[in-house]
Amino acid sequence: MKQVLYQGMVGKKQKGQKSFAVLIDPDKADTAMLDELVELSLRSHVDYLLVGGSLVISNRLTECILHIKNTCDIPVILFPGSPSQVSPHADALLYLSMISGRNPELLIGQHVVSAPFVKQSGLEIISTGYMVIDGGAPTTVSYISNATPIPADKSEIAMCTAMAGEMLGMKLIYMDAGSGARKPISEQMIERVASCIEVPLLVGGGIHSPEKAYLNCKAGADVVVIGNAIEKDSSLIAEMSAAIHSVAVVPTEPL
Ligand code: 1GP
Repeated sequence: MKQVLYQGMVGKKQKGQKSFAVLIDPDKADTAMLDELVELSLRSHVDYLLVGGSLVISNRLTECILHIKNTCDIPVILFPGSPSQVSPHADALLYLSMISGRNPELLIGQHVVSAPFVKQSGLEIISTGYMVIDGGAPTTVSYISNATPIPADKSEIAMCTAMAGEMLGMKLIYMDAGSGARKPISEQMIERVASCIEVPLLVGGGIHSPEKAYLNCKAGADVVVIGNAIEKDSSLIAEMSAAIHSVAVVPTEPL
């Protein structure tokens, strides 16, 4: 199974480079908005475009991905909220198992049902330990998942969950406070989780300022994911990108 994009992520981590992923919700991004996001992302050297969400209600996913692929060469990664959000036109798919919760459907059930067509899609599949952290108020992901998020002040639970995910073979750990979270994940929790895993760490949910994006990278996030703040003000892409890419850390040993 191809792992080109994933190897690129690991390579960046080894060199101490941080990455910026812009999250695009296909329900909200019309063609004009996509064109604007793509142009700003190209200009600001955005590393990845994530497409998807916990609840996608339109059938614009494939149209949205094709439009992006026709207009830029930034890798497009599916971030699916359900098995219906799989499109062979993307470059890769985060194969999410919600390891922070105890809902068997999101741990393995939906994967079993969708495995044949996910495999047939030819997409690069990146198994991802998905950890929802309490963001101060219910978010779409916390409601839809029917699973309890990890409390924001329980870094030990987050650490043990991430370690378990890595030892189960997951290639990425994604800590998410949920889209539009009132409180983003604390640097302290990011630092503690980053210190006990070797695979790349994605962090998202409720990040609204370049300062917070910078601090998350300093704390150990390898990829910062931002959606809501950019939907509200797309000019933030340039500042977020500059903040994230300005962080230089000591390179890690090869995995
Ligand atoms: C949500 O982590 C992503 O799953 C991004 O969150 O939309 O709040 O930036 P925001």
